Amino acid sequence: MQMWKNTLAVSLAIFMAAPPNFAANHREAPITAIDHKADITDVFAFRSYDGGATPRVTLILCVDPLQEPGNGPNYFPFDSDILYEIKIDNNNDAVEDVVFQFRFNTEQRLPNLFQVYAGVPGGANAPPNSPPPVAPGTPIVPPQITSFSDAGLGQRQTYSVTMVKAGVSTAVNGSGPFYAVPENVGPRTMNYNALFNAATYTTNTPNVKVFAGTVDDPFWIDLGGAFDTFNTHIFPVLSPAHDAASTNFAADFVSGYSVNAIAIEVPVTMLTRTGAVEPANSTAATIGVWGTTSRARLTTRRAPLPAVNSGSWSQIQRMGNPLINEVLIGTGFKDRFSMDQPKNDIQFANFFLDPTLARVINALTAGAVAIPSPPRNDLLPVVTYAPPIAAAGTPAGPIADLLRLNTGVAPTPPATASRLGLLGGDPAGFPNGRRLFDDVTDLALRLVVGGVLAAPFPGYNPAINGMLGDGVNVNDTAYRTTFPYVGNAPSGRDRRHIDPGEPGCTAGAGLPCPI
Ligand SMILES: [Ca+2]
Ligand SMILES: [Ca+2]
Ligand SMILES: [Ca+2]
Repeated sequence: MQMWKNTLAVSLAIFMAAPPNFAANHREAPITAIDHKADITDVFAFRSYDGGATPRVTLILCVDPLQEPGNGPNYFPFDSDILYEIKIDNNNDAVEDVVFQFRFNTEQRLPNLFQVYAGVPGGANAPPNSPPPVAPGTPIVPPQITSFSDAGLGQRQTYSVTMVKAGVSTAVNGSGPFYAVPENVGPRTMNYNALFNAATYTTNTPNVKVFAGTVDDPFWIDLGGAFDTFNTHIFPVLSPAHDAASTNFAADFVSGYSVNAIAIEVPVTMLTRTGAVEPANSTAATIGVWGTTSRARLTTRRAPLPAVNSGSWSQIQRMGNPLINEVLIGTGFKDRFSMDQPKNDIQFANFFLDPTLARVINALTAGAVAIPSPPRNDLLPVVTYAPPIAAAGTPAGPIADLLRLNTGVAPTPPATASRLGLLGGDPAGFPNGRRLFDDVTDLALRLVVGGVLAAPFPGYNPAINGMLGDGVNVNDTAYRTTFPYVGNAPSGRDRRHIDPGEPGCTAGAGLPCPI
């Protein structure tokens, strides 16, 4: 009886401590549910797959989730008070060796207008019956915004890029300012695509490109189903047909929303500790990547004057893998996790060597999904440098949430790439780095229940453990095939959130989404 009580208590504690939470990192910690500008939604790192002789890596940091693109008049600028950083460890100690820093500056160029963006093709002038003192013919509405110099772009953001390596800071500059792409307000006001294309910058540093702006949220998921205590619209075990299809069988709950993305492409030689392109079997080939957001330690409010910041930077959030903070770390520990350093992650080791999520899935399926016994050493390749991502012989380093990328693995051509990445037989995909189209919800589920990275355990069933998923297989918007790879933000005027029961589960085509 006592044992039964203890078991029940443990089960309840587990359940209450960590309800399933699958949004890649959208508002996943108490601190970022409040400070959403500093909320990192996703981090991507992959070998660029758009050709070219020089092996390059694309690094993308997405922040500020679930932006409703019609949410004027101020929309969703980057926060000028935040230091955005992408960090790389290249010597297996989970401490950064190369850092890319991004800071934003905001201008308000239409201070007398009630909204930050305005435009109409050809502009609109005061008509003949315009009351004085505004004379007929006076420009009232500026022409449609097609470039960053256009008058209608009232809220205009520029940004700086700094590389820090061995304690030395080097500015990454272009031939002019780097402008950030604004929200896609709508087709009358702006030509968003023209702005996007103009904002993809080559820099004065060879083979380095940068981009920043408001874009389609590259993540996709049955968010509402997952949050309803794993009540996904498709039973979490996919049929082979569902698993193989490049379409959606449940609604993508983040469709029609945008995020702010920062992207930088750099040559592999800028990232490895040897400064060379290492072959995949080299112990120097695998890097660890994570993103951080930081704010000034001290802010002084001076109403009615603007606040001023001072002091050193204090970390608000970090993210490496898309599954650690949201599906493994308990809610009471998430903020500490967000603010601490990866090299200290041994303090959270119990969360991923005996993941509560695995036990929740095991319980909710009444045991149909068997799980391995802890300690879950099969998950070590995600939190240390280990095969099959890092080459055999690579120093494992401390347990740390870094997105590990073997830079020696050649990119897979998009036509033959798998949304299931490494688990789908595609060596260039998650958990070897992370591409935009890697289905990390399905991958996280399969990794966490176990049996897919290491040898199958007793009770493992490939038709169950290996087929978990939410039925949302693809993004709602087409990704680009070249840097910065992200898709266009939905139009604020015409955006569509694809919901359960609506016709069209993928980009308005396909089956009705199940209710
Ligand atoms: Ca290091
Ligand atoms: Ca999307
Ligand atoms: Ca999925």
